[in-house]
Amino acid sequence: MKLAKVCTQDGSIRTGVVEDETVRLLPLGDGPVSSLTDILHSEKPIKVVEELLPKSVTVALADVRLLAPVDRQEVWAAGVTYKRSQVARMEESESGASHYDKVYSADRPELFFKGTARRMVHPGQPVRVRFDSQWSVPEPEFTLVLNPNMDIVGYTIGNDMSARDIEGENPLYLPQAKVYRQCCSVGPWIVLVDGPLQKEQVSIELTIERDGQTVCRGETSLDQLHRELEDLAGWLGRENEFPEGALLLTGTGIIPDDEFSLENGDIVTIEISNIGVLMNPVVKD
Ligand code: DO4
Ligand code: MG
Repeated sequence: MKLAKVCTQDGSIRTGVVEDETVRLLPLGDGPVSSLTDILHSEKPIKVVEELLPKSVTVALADVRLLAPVDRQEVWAAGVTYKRSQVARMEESESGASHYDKVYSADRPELFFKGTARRMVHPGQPVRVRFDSQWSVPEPEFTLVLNPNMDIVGYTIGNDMSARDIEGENPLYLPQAKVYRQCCSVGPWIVLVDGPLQKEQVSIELTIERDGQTVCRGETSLDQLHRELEDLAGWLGRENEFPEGALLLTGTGIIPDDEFSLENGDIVTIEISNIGVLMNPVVKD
């Protein structure tokens, strides 16, 4: 079941269920379930939605604007969780290579804050390359939707935009390489958890187009992730509180060749099987 946050033609923000080319707008009122977050934080999100569906109103997907599926959740990310990422970071950072090597196999993962919900870029809206970066890439990441107990209640797609030159210059610059305006997009919706996940069946694909040509393509599978999803969620919740819930990007297994850097006007498309497609153009001033 795909749960989306949308802006309708009359400008109202609604929560709906995406089915093929339609969205069934849910009648969320003043009761105990009045928002996307209330659904996500209920004991049985799918059952709650099923009870609301008979009173939903169906509109065409083409007639709404998809929004990042977050209300007040914080968005965090895990790093160096795939072999590909470990190797790339060690190559880019002379001074930090051993840190990346160690964190890949350490019990404690690398976790970093990416932004609050209001900083998230909506599907179809531009993500940014910092003007002071000459080497920036998108990072296509399978993303967990967590309730305040750190239970995984859904999945979505995240793009962890990263300035590799700033990160590589000094590991202490990581927050500047990772957190700046328009540095992260999530969406296009949340797929609610409905039984165990077959990681080997989850493919992640990245395509970057420039002037109508594909300039970068890569793919991986979630079973290449070096850590358990529940384990990552557990580390995020350790000695921390998320009363509004959280999103956790689980790291990238696809990194463009070292010669590649995003340019103004590029189109980044991330497709994850069973979730959907997150597309964003790129801006660089
Ligand atoms: O430590 C650098 C960041 C790693 C990251 O974002 C990733 O592996 O996805
Ligand atoms: Mg990343």
